[in-house]
Amino acid sequence: MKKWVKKLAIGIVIPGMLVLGGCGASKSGGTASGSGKSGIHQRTIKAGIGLNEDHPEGQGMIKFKELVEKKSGGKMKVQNFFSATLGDDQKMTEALQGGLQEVTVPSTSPLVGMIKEYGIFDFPFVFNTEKEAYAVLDGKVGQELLKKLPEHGLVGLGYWENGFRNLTNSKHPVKTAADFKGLKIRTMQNEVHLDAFKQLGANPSPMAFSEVFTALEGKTVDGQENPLATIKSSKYDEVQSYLSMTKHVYTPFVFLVSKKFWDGLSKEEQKIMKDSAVEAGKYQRDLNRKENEKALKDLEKAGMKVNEVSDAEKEKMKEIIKPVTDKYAKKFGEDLVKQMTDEVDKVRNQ
Ligand code: TK8
Repeated sequence: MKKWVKKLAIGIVIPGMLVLGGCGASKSGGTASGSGKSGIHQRTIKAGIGLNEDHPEGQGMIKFKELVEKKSGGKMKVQNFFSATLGDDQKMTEALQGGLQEVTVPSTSPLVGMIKEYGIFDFPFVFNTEKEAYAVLDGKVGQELLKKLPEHGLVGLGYWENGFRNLTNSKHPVKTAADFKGLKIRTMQNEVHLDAFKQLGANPSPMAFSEVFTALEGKTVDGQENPLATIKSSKYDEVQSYLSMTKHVYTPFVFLVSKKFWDGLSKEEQKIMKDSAVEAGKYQRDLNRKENEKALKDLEKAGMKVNEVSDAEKEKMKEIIKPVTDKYAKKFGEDLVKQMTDEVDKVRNQ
């Protein structure tokens, strides 16, 4: 090749590559245009959740966006997608693994197929208060479980709150364990939930969250269970008559980042992500507890018939479910379950 041809070729190819590189960076969102290891770069972070903007989780995501954008001087941008527009919890988690989405904050329950130990949080009647749950999640048990995420292509930055779940249905008030009999209940896609409701005599049907309203409206199922803030923000009062305060299980949200994205971030950028997730998480938990109280009044006002469930009946339910939790304690690790219940006892006896 003549010298000038070579020069020309290089002249064409190199700018061409730069242009292509630039395009790739903006298209894949998370890819760095800088060195990736120091400084703060222009980034777009695609974040999705299953719930809507009105829910405390949606408000938490808005707070996360504000914090990241502020701390990065506007260089890191968060694009929030609500109401499962990017898919349900499982699908978005897979998108993170594949590097197609940067952030999601799912319930831990649908992740149990991937990390079985997360199933300990699906054991009914373990926690009585949010404080007990925080002690376990923010303590050794919860933090050790976060360490299992990277081998699955995920990085966990902490726990937010979905919260204590209560039952709604269109048939009758559920006051006793016997009242579960024959009720068709949508559950999360999780084996502990499925078996626990079967054990109570209900007829559970696992389903992604995004399909629940339609299933309730079309009477494919009689009921579902979720925290009050979700029952309200998802307008289940329009399709359900009875709200029974079973408070049968506490579901955490886990703040997940795609490991592919995370590994390309500089230390400063990782700190911005982590600090923002933790700060927004505190805000989200506080708001969630407040909203749960308010939602109960609003749901009653909207015409739902609310009933309490006595502690004695909850104890009976717990007894009925015991063979299920015993079976899964063996599967998930009896030591781990004991660590969780010991931590709860510590807080309870303080
Ligand atoms: C939202 C879900 C949901 C959960 C469920 O993506 O599926 O019932 O409680 O709120 O994580």
